[in-house]
Amino acid sequence: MENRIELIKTEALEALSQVADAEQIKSLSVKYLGRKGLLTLFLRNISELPAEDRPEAGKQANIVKKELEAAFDAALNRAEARNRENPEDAIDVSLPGRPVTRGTLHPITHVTRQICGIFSRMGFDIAEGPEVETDYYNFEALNIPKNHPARDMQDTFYVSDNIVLRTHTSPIQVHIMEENAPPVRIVAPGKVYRCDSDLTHTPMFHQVEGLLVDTDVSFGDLKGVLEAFVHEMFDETISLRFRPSFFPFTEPSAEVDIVCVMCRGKGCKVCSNTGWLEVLGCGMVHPAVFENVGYDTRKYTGFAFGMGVERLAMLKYGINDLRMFFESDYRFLRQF
Ligand code: 2NL
Repeated sequence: MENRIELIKTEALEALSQVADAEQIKSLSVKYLGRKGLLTLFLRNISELPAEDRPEAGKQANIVKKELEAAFDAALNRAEARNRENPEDAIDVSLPGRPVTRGTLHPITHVTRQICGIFSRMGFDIAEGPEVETDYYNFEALNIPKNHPARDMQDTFYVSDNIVLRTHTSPIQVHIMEENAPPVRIVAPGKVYRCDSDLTHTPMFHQVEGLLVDTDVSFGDLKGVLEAFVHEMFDETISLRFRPSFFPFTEPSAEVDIVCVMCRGKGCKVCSNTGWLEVLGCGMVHPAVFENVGYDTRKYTGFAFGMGVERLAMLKYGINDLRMFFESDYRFLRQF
């Protein structure tokens, strides 16, 4: 009888010495000490032994049970300690790795690059400039007189008496014209600032302006370039119209509408039932601007245009809330 118990013990310890992995140790423990384990069955069958052998057999079996429990516990502890100390041993290197999520371009960056890309393929260069400007470059040079409403403290962030945060990217073009004789073909993207904040206005937003100066530049050239731009930006088949308007720095001036991209002209909430969407402003550069930068107005003419990037991005991607661009919500940003 003692032989039988000793045999189970020797066999169990021998098997345990052959394994190191926690899972294997646990299944060995089940084999010997589980509900249907070899030692458990032995203990359950003690009642079938001759009466005089039972006390000794029970005693021996319980001693071995305690020894085996201690041996399995110790082996399991050692295996788990090994995993903690050497985590690389615990990693299954054959499993596929976790994918690294890549960042995405902000939709404003993406749309700015799309706009600049279209004009750059038409031969325009990209120009940049400072966001803090003098009153002269932001207003005076652009034929915006001292008493003009655009100069109001209400609309402009004044840094000091004659220093402002640029309210448009036009000052970039004034710098370029001061430093380069015609022909000039540039687009000027960047951040601009206006003292305005509500559902549809943010104090900082993004613009792309364009300027082309050469001999014999006509309003027809302006129409051709902007029509090509709109067709590439939105849709090859979309209709556009030029509506007379006013800017101090262009004469004549126009605003460009496209047929509503949401309802195709039927009338909807996005186009306020007009069937049209305003996408940009433009015109022939005012001679006063050319005189300020020293261009000969008898020799050169030019056109200019300007557009708001947030507005174009909203129309292109059907975004109805301007604040989405400024909240940095990854669930929104990751879609671009
Ligand atoms: C708009 C309209 C416009 C310009 C910007 C410009 C620049 C120079 C000379 C003449 Cl240096 N004009 N820029 C011209 C017409 C319209 O912007 O709605 N922008 C969001």
